Amino acid sequence: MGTPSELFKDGDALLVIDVQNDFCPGGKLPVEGGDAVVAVLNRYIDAAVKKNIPVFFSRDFHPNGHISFQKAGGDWPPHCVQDTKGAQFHPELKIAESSILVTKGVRFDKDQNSAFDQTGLAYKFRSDGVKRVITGGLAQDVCVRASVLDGLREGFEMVLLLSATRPVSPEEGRRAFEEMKEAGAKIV
Ligand code: VGL
Ligand code: ZN
Repeated sequence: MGTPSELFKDGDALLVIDVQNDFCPGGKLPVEGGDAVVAVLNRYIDAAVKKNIPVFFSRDFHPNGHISFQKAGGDWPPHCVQDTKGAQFHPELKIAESSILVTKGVRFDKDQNSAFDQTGLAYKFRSDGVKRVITGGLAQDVCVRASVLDGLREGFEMVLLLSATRPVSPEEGRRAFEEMKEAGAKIV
């Protein structure tokens, strides 16, 4: 399991979670070292494309005034507002032509931290024969955590690339790590 290429096998998908400008330094909800995941993920993306492993990119994509924003009683400053630069993927992230986007956070009535939360992603994985999901991205203690736990609940093997994720809070990041491991995620 040394190189990205050796990791991938039939039945895998790569899920890159929320590597968007607002979660990187200089963004509206910056994660320390958030941009450092890009180079790591690009190696996995390249390897996946070469081996015909499907690559999914989730994005947080909120309407103005979203319920998760502090002004509306939520936890977060405004971030990843639809069609803003902050909502765009990090410019160096390699979005291959064959990539599949998963858009979440668009609901007016609730937040969706997990890429599986009412997106149909579990259905898509099942219909495409995906058994194991290799994942990384931002943020380790929020959307990565929620997606990994949901993926396990949905019956997928979940593999977290630890060098390809960073938390909003180091303390919460450690807690999320233990929780994901405890729930059955494999950590690479
Ligand atoms: C996220 C905070 C708020 C994430 C999304 O993608 O981890 N974090 N919305
Ligand atoms: Zn959000």
